Amino acid sequence: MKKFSSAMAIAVALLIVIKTPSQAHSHKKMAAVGDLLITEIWARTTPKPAKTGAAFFMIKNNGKTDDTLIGVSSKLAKKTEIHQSSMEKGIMKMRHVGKVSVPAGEMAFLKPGSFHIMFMGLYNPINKGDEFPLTLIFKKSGTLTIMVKAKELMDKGTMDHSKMKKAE
Ligand SMILES: [Cu+2]
Repeated sequence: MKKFSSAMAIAVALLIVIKTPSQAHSHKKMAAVGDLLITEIWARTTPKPAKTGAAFFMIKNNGKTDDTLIGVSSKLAKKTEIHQSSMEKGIMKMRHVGKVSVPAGEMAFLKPGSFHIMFMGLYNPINKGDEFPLTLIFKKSGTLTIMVKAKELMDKGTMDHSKMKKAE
């Protein structure tokens, strides 16, 4: 009984955290394929002249086999790529890595300052509230199209790597 009630307490606490008004359509914020669960899906809004945009999410591998995100596609831009940002001598740099590994039983985080999906040559700016499909290709689990919703980055700076790390 004690175990049950503490589990309930956690469940209730999670509901309180998750159920904010802006996330009423929370069912769209999650997607699954095979043993993979995709959550925390979002894209950053872009200023009008911007030609690049970025999308982020988490991948949880509930299976017993490693998997890898090996491809992405969208109709948003000329090119959609898998990138990784990292801090090098105090400067945020990013490179095209083309894949993100999701080891068995682990999570992969695509987030500002780390792995992200990059839209190169945007046809239109990404505005707050915009929703668009993004197709993910996994080595083992296959193809999955997720819906990405655009929101503004919270006021912690994108380039502030130290703060990002602390938040984890
Ligand atoms: Cu990038």
